[in-house]
Amino acid sequence: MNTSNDQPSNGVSIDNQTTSNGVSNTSKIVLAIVAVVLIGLGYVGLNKLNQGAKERMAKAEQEIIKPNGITKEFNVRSFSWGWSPEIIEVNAGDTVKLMVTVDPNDPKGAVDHGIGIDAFKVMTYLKVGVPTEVTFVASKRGEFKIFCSVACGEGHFAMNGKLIVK
Ligand SMILES: [Cu+2]
Repeated sequence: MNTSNDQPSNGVSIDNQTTSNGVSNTSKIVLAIVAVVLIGLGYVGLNKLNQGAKERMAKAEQEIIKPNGITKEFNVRSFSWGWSPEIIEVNAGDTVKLMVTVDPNDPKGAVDHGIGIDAFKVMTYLKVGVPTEVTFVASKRGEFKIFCSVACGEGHFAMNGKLIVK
């Protein structure tokens, strides 16, 4: 529409005046509103992205790690009241193979124990002198308690070892 020759009855045209660069005031207002809306949407979008990143980080912490094809074997001696070695360290994704034996010559008394590692659903009964294999995939990173799952005497609750998955 040609605004320059299109005067309203009162002879004043404010809303639709064309400026020297050919942009009307109405267009400027519309552009300003669009800009404000876009900035608003951008802000909301960034917030959503940020929230998504936080959620992904939280997920990564409890991420289930797939087997890496490497098996780490340990001979573990179980005794009243502890484990040797007391700390077992593996990498995330390792298949962990523990050959656990209750020491038949335990000076504090050779009694049956059990090995428990909750995070990896390990709960295996250990008979005195019988090598018992416990195998699992270290699919979570962190430090996990190795405990005795069989009431075995006064030191039972202190019978703790540690599994470190890096
Ligand atoms: Cu025990």
